[in-house]
Amino acid sequence: MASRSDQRPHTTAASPQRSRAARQAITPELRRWISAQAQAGHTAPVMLQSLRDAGWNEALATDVLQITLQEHLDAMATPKGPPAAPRVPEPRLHDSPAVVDCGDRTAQVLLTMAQPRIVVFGNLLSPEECDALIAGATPRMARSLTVATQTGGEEVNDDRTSDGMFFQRGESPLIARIEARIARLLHWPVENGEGLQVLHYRPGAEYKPHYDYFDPGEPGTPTIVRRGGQRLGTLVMYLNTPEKGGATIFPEAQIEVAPQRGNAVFFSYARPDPSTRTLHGGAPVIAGDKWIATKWLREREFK
Ligand code: PD2
Ligand code: ZN
Repeated sequence: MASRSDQRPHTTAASPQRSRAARQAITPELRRWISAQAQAGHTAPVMLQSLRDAGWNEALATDVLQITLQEHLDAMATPKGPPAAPRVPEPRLHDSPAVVDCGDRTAQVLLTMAQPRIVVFGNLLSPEECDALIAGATPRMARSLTVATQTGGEEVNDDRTSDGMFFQRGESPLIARIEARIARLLHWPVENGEGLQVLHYRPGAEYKPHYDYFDPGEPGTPTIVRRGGQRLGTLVMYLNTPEKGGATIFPEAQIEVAPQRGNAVFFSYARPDPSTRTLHGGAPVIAGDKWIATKWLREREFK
């Protein structure tokens, strides 16, 4: 191993200059030697003594060991093999694209937030698709129900003063096309999605803040999650642009997503827990109507 007695001694924590000097001193040969010593079970003080015996000054040797051993530990901790499958639906946005390909359409990326995970998309649905969803849903609308957490059934809930209906998954070419687009956008199988729900809010109607996952503490949850597991993500698509009000609100993140026809807001929650900060609601509509279509994504196939 090369001797390094030309460096001035230091004993304090590494300054940027000292770290730079240490990095310059780390040759591939030295890195291999330190890794081999670590793998053979030699401790840092033993390695430090070997370096001092070889003529290194103590401060430089200490910095070199610190940097190289940390790199060695990081390399050991990096999982080998193919990347693990994502645990929640997630668009591919690692290189901050302006738009994302969803197969038959390109959506704009208008806003992203890491925690809570929220992404707002533009132009996910065409105006014609929005109108066709409203037209298909209108004759089937009834006062919205929410899941009854005590029993696992459904009930009318004063916190949700909208009308709604569910399309069956794949029930028409339009629904199948939109579902395939969502699956491609969020990298989540079509089969893990609930049927698309359409909601209609009139002036004054709202959906008070809530979480979309099923509370593990509620007695009805085991029954609900038997079908497809937990919800992991929500995509709310706006089918029209209300005149005033009706934003999708995230009180903890202090974000309001303005409903604009064809746009959508996505959010995910890896755990059924408030720490996901995905509390959200539909603010009261002040003027005009509000129409949305919601897709909830489950852990497993939703039969
Ligand atoms: O209408 C909305 O913006 C809204 C708000 C909160 C929809 C949902 N939740 C939902 O469909 O879960
Ligand atoms: Zn919701």
